Amino acid sequence: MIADSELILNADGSIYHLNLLPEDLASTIIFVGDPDRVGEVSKYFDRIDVKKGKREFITHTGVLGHKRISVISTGIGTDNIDIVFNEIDALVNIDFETRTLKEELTSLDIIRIGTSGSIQGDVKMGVILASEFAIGFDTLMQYYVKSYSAEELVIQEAIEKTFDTLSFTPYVGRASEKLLARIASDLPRGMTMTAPGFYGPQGRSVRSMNVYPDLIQRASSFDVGGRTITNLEMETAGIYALANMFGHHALSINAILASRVNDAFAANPKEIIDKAIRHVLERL
Ligand code: R1P
Repeated sequence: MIADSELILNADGSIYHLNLLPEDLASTIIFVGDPDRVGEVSKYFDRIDVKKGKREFITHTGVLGHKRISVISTGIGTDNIDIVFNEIDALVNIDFETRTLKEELTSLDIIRIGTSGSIQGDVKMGVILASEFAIGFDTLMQYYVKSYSAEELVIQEAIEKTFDTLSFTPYVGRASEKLLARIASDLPRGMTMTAPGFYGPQGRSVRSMNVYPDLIQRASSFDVGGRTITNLEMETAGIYALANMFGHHALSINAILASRVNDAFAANPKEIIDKAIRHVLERL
């Protein structure tokens, strides 16, 4: 039996941060970072049955065609991904009455629709890019057991060589093959760098003194067997690594709004994000 302090439920039986009951969640879930983006996705649903939230974690669950879909805002960063992932997994795989693991486990389909910056000249602003791999420059996976495929190990070793001045070890995650085929067969694919902050951890300095000022330069010149690091954001590697650990399927779709190569930001971010949303919803 899972203790009250391990699995915290609110007075109405909902899970602590997400404020959701098990029946509120669909098995196909879209993650967005920005809480305001939840409505930008659910406005395309035929019907919205659930609107709940707490803090930055807003959820709308509804139906599009024959498919039941939940869209959840995760806020910023893999520290929030830790909360959202553990809580959605508990919602489907733990019996809240008996506080025990269900005999039959559910595998969720999770698609992130996020915004991101390019670090390669050939990944232009306005592009919708699927993350085939993601490299986590955060410490989330130092707290969990992580298994590596042979393919991930090759990338992991190359990353450790390129980023040999870091005082911590980045980790590698991979997208679900099933979701790549269903949603990203007609999209460019890339390797995404997931950073634990927006400024220093992404090599920016407005007025800060950075320990790793050459982070982006090292990232953009990284190459393993012809694969390069294409873009930067703050959640994908955590999503991939935790999906793998829990046995869920995950894919991250990036609306490229900025270019760190050309020092530019898109004039029409809303249109680019809407293009990414429609792309995913049309293929679910
Ligand atoms: C930073 O501004 C935020 O934007 C990106 C980053 O990953 C980070 O969460 O994604 P979202 O637009 O999905 O939040």
